Amino acid sequence: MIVLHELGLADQVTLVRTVATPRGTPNPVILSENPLGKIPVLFVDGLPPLFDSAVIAEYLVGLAREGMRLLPAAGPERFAQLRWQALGDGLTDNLLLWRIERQSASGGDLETILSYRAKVYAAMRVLEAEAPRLRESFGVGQIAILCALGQLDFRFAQCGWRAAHPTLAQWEADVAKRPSLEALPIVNDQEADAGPHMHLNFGED
Ligand SMILES: N[C@@H](CCC(=O)N[C@@H](CS)C(=O)NCC(=O)O)C(=O)O
Repeated sequence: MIVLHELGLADQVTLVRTVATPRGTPNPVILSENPLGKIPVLFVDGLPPLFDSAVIAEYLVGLAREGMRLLPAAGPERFAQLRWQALGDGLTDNLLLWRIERQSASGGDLETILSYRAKVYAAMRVLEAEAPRLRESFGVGQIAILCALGQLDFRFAQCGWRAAHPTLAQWEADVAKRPSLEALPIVNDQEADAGPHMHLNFGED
């Protein structure tokens, strides 16, 4: 959705909100469109449903004349964007998987939880160190990182990431003023599924 807004394409797409759950029976509608059972999925005439944000972003970037602003066609700038995109998407995956593990009846496997925790902390340290470079462009990489930080605010609201990562926090506060981000506040479609409070406290580390 951020890519659509950045490229001025948002009014050409119909948004259908739905709820995906990684636990229990997958949403059958999503499963019929994406066998991985995940959102987002993009429907385009003449193509099978497109899934995985990186694939959808690449498709959208190719549609718009100014798409290369978000993902340069070649060179070090392209791989900087792809690397940040992988880092942001991977951080989000770790946060989602960690939350699933914590929600299991047993409270989760300690070794697995410690592994997710270590990876989340490591990714955040790298992002704090690279925050000055994140300022130098704005593309699919920065967007994926902002989505991961949004996941922290959404599901780990008390984790204190801003205090522990002040350079990253200042960058995030500055880019949050972009119209594409102001247009897209995070909405909880299923309040009842908020789950237990997740123990993630950057202040402790
Ligand atoms: N790498 C995928 C991750 C998508 C993803 O994990 N989406 C979550 C949103 S809550 C989901 O649909 N989870 C349901 C599931 O894992 O079954 C992407 O970037 O599109």
